[in-house]
Amino acid sequence: MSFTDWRFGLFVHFGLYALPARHEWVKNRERMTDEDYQVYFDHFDPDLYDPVAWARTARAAGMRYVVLTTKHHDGFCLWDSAVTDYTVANTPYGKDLIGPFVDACRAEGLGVGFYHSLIDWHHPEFPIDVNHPQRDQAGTDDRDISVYADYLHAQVRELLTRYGPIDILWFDFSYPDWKFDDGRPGFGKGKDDWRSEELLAMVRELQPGILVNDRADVPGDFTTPEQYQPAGPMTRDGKPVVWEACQTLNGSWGYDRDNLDWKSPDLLVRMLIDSVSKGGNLLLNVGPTGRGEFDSRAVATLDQIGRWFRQHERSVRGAGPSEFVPPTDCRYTQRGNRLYLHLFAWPMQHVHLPGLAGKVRYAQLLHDASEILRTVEDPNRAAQNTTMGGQPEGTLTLHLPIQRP
Ligand code: FUL
Repeated sequence: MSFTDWRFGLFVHFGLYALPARHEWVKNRERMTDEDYQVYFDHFDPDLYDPVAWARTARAAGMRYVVLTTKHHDGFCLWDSAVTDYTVANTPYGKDLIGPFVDACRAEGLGVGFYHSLIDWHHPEFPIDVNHPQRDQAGTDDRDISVYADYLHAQVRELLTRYGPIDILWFDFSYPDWKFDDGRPGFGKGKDDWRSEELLAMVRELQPGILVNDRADVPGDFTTPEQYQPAGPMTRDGKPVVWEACQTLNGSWGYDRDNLDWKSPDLLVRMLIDSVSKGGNLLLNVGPTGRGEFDSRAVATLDQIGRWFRQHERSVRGAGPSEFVPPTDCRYTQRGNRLYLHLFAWPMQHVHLPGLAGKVRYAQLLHDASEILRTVEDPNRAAQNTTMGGQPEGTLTLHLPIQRP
């Protein structure tokens, strides 16, 4: 099964920011210095880290791959990198987090992805730019990005040589044109800073089968709309592209204890369906706590999604868009010659499907296989038909239970 058949994956943002528990950009938002942030490094000890539990939770929710932050913008490495001391190995926890994660995913039959931040607010040669916690001093430093780029390349090489073949490399992110609010140049970073062409060539050489996203400011294998659902199938230069929407459970990627703005399981299932109906995947994020486990709100949400999944999996896994145009508040997904109609608003008894008359041999509700009765509009009567609202020729009408099942 390939990436576009998987359709549903888990994103995990885990790092030092789980301890302050107020968004993964906390260092930046609160303009902390390295010294301020050090307290989280000194207390990082996720004693309840159990990647097997993570993988099982993902699998039970219907997910088929997991993407984990190997390093986020704060520069903290979840593996024992040879080119920096700023790693998990030197925290109280003292052990590699990545290897056990890869093993657990493989054991559960899940695809493995590494998120890796191109940005690094800890590295001494990463220039202070518009996006940096110390941005008030932007452009005043004489830091050498090429030294940082060497470091970035070395770390990506480590990740791709230490853990066997992985499925996805998820870079994050480039912002070459960013400016300060008042229009001053922001010294944004892009492909020349990361030496992206060279970086990608190395990645392809080390792991020819890997899929890489396009956030390194050069085209990759897939594109990653963040926190929004695209209006339709995505394209680049007029050609369809593989895409994966990524969404948070509550607006924060890292664990955010006091955030109460949780998306409902119902909304998240709609986002998944919406993605598949437009040819994309959904990568849904959990930010584990500082002790390394998924908090109860995340687990409850994933559990609900898993219940939906058990009965509806075949309408999304291995499915994709349909040539038919759905009615308002509905989505179609299609898998071979099976067409799945997803009703986002439950209609009163009838739903009218233009263009489907004569094309459907049998219709049933997916969750219980109960038959759905159908009628085809008679074009001669359509104009005066007040009961059905006068549907155009070729419309198939489904007769649904009054109550949403
Ligand atoms: C963004 C990052 O800045 C966020 O922290 C998060 O990792 C998201 C997936 O990508 O660009």
